[in-house]
Amino acid sequence: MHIDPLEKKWMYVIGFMTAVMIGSMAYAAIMLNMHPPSNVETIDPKTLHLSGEFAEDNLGATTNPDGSVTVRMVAARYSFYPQMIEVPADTDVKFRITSPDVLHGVHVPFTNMSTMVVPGYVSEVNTRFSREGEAQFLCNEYCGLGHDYMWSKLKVVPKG
Ligand SMILES: [Cu+2]
Repeated sequence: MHIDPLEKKWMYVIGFMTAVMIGSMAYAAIMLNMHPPSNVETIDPKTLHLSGEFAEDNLGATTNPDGSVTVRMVAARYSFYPQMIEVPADTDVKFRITSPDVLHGVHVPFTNMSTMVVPGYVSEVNTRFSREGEAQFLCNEYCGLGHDYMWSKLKVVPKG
């Protein structure tokens, strides 16, 4: 079979670009531990504040028997509840977040903590924070006129 030399050259270029893309995805997944959040769990957005894990008293960070931390948050127009979360550094943290109203996003800049929060579903993100100090949770999905003011604090404190 005859392949035109110019076509052959472009086949190598495309092959190289595909290898770079797949390689960078594999590097991000394996070395940087970046994975798309993949939890599928439903919740009734009309009643989540009344009882269960997303009732006001149960929100915030709790330490599990194995030393890891679970953070429960509600993202609602136009804030995150609770407004301040404190987690230890270099500890496994599992975020469980839901929304009672519209689509929101939760993002902590310069970390791999980022997810969409869809009403009717519980979003789950597993992460670790290595840098101590204060950071912000920002909403990165346009949710209405107050979207620009939708943020809250994350405090990463020394372990132990
Ligand atoms: Cu928003």
